[in-house]
Amino acid sequence: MVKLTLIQGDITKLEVDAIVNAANSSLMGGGGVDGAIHAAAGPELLAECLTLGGCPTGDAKVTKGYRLPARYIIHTVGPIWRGGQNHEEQLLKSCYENALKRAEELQIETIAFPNISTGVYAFPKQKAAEIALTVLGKYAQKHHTTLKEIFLVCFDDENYQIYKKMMNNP
Ligand code: AR6
Repeated sequence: MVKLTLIQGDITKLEVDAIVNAANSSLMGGGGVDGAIHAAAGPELLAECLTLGGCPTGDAKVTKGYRLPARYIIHTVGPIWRGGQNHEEQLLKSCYENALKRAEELQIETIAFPNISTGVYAFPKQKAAEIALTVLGKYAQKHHTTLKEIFLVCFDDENYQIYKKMMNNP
């Protein structure tokens, strides 16, 4: 069993094997959690990102963590919310699934996820939390994985309250 742990705070500070970045398809950095990760990891991160050729929405690509305590960064690109009729839910689900695939390939034990798409990309927070917890909850019951613990990292209070409620009353 994989343990699911909710925390509130800054994902760049976590001592885990990998943190997930909510990037954009250029992988060239931006604001929000992406900006915080690039600032904390240092300029070598952008240099590696530039070699990756971008990343399609819903997919996930790996870099090193550079100056972060985390060894790897799994960059995924969440969907921009455009009303819900443009495959937004499926694409967000794919972000979590593909990030987990990358984690399996890396054979790591601990990973931390931010609340992908719920900032600048304006995905409704409640719906995004339901998708995240469904994918991660199902995954946590799988036995064939090296992962031992998945951290759900909420930065803003609103997300933290949503996750707290959902994880206490599944
Ligand atoms: N640690 C953890 N979570 C954070 C942090 C942090 N340091 N900072 C913000 N969050 P956003 P998106 C939370 O906007 O909606 C960027 O410019 C924040 O509270 O970072 O997927 C990219 O380059 C929110 O819940 O990502 C893209 O262009 C969550 O992270 C675009 O934004 C996601 O908010 C992606 O938009």
